Amino acid sequence: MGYAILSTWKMSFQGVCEASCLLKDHASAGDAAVRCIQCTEDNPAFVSVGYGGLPDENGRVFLDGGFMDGDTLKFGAVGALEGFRSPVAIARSLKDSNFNNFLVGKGAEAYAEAAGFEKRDNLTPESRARYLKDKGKTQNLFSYDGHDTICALALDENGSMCAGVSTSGLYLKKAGRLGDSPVIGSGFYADSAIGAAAATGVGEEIMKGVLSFRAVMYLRSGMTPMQAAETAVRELKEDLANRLGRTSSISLIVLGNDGTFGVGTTIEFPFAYASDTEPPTLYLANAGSDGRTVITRVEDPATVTQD
Ligand code: SD4
Repeated sequence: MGYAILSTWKMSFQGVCEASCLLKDHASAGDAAVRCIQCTEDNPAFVSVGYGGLPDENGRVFLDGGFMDGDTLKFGAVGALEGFRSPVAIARSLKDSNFNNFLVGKGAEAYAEAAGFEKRDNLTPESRARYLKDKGKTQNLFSYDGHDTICALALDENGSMCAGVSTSGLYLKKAGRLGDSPVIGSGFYADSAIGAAAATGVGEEIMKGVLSFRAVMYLRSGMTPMQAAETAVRELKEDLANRLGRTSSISLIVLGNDGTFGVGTTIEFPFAYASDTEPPTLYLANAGSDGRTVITRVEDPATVTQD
């Protein structure tokens, strides 16, 4: 059986390269997805995840992470976590108990400390300077204003799948706010018998559509990954337009259990993919006028300006 890794945003490209090497060397889907995400969590150049993440309204960096094992349907998640290196690794470690799989705030931090996870002050001087310039501007909060979640979906050679996510959430968010990212079904979902999905964008809107679970259920009903991703995003976009009179920035990645991928998006959205038959590749997805996604291969990554 082949392997595949699919991840959100240009910032995930290096992680996809490393994850695909691991998968080629017979690593598990879980190890590959976490490696992919940690590459971004550890890089201060990316201001939406981990070290260098942009802070909340009070200038503090709170991180969210989630992980789902598609073989067992076990999941772990952390929300509003301050002072640790890798929320996705902490989330993954929570999946094996039968209770207490989703921890937030002080409880999540006490757990991470007791479990020996690496601590780190994630506020860099650059993020603090940007905060001092922007604080008070919460009215104009846009998730895609340099602020995006890394999601990674992996399939290994044994047919096991997983989903992982990590984010610092919306820039200048209210203290205590959680978006979709750590919420199973909305931010991520994986079932090795079907496929996996994960979302990035405005969490308050993504949760209204329970977007990741919805896409996996479309796969289950026989849609291809591309049809599932396009349909889930198009329906949510139409619901938001019809009921609330607005559209939002939302992107969704879907990986079938055969390693093929699909993407749905309301905006221009870079993503990265690699498999046993394709080297790590950066793609650009755009929303077509008919609700279909237009995907182009990026030959020169320097031409893609957003992370
Ligand atoms: C959130 N979905 O906290 C995340 C943010 C994000 O692109 O993905 N931004 O709502």
